[in-house]
Amino acid sequence: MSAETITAPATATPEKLTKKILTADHPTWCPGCGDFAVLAVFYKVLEKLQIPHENIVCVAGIGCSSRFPYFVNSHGIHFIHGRALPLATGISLSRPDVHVFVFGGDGDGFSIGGNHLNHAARKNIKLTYVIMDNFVYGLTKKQTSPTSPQGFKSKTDPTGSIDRPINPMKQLLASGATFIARTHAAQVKHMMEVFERAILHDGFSVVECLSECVMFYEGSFDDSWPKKGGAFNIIDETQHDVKDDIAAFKIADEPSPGKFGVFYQVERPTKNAMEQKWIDDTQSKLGGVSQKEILKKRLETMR
Ligand SMILES: Cc1ncc(C[n+]2csc(CCOP(=O)(O)OP(=O)(O)O)c2C)c(N)n1
Ligand code: SF4
Ligand SMILES: [Mg+2]
Repeated sequence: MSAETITAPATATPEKLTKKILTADHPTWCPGCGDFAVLAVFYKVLEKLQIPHENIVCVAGIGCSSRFPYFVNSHGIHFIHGRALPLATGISLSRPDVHVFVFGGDGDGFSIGGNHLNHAARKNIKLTYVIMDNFVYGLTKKQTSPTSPQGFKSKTDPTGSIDRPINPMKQLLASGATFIARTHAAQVKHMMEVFERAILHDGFSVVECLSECVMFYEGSFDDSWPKKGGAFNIIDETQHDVKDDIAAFKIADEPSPGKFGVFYQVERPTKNAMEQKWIDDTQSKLGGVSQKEILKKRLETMR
C-alpha cells in the first residue's frame, strides 16, 4: 500500500511528548533485566527529540526484548519471530511520515531473522533497529544464540557451545547498513547519545545494545562494566573516521569486550527516496495517473 492510499490522521494535538505519555503497560521483564534501561532511555530520547506522538511506530519479533512495543504507548506491532524487519520495511516505505523503530534480541535478529537483516540493511530502509543482545535466548529459557561465546552451557549445549559466534559489527558492516553502533544497557548516557544519533540518521540505523539476561546469563557483560571490574572502552572519533569501513572492521576485530560507540556512518540514498522518485517519474511519464492505475496496468500485462 502506498502513502497515496492511506490518509494520515489529521493531527490536532501538538502536545508535548513526555515519558508519562509514552509509558504503556508495566514491563513484564524479570527484575534486573537489562532491557528496562533500554526502555527508559528510549522514552528519554523520544522526549528530547519530540517526535510527533502519532508518528512513532514500534515493531518487534518474538523474545523477551521483543515485548518492547507493549510497553510503549505508540503504534506498535508484536510480529512473527525473526520477521519484524520485513514488516517494518513495508511500513517505512508506505508511510514516509512516520518513524519506524524495530526492537528485538540476538536470536530474533541474527538467527531466524538474519537473512532479513542483511536485506533491510543493504536496501538502506529508513528505520532504527535496536538489537538487545544478551548472548542467549531468554524467553525460551536458555538456549545457545548466535552471539553466545564458545563454551557457553545452555539447554541446547549442556556441555558448552562449540560453535563460533558471529561478530555483530562485522556482519552489519558487510551487510551494507549505513549507521552501525554498539552500546551497553548499563551505560545510560552513552546509550542516549547513540540512540539519538541513530534516530537522526537518514537510513538504516542499527544499534547493538548489550543487555544482560540476569535470569539465564548473569554476569555476561561484567568485562565491559566498570562497576563490575570491566572496561567500557569508547571509540575515539577524533582518531576513527566513521566513514571508513576498513577501520571499522579493524575495531570490530578487537577481542571481547571490544569497543563501544559509532563504528560506521555514511550517507547513501535510502530505498524510500529512490522508490519515491521512481513512482514520481513513472506517474509523470504516464500523464499523472494514480499509483493504483499503474499497478492495474502492470498486472494486466502479466495476465
Ligand atoms: C518460528 C519460531 N521459532 C521458534 C520460536 C521460539 N522462540 C521464541 S523467542 C525465541 C528466541 C528469543 O531469543 P532472543 O531473540 O535473543 O530474545 P531474548 O528473549 O533473549 O530477548 C525462540 C527460539 C518461535 N516463537 N517461533
Ligand atoms: S529471561 Fe532474561 S531476557 Fe528475559 S526478561 Fe528475564 S532477565 Fe530479561
Ligand atoms: Mg537474546
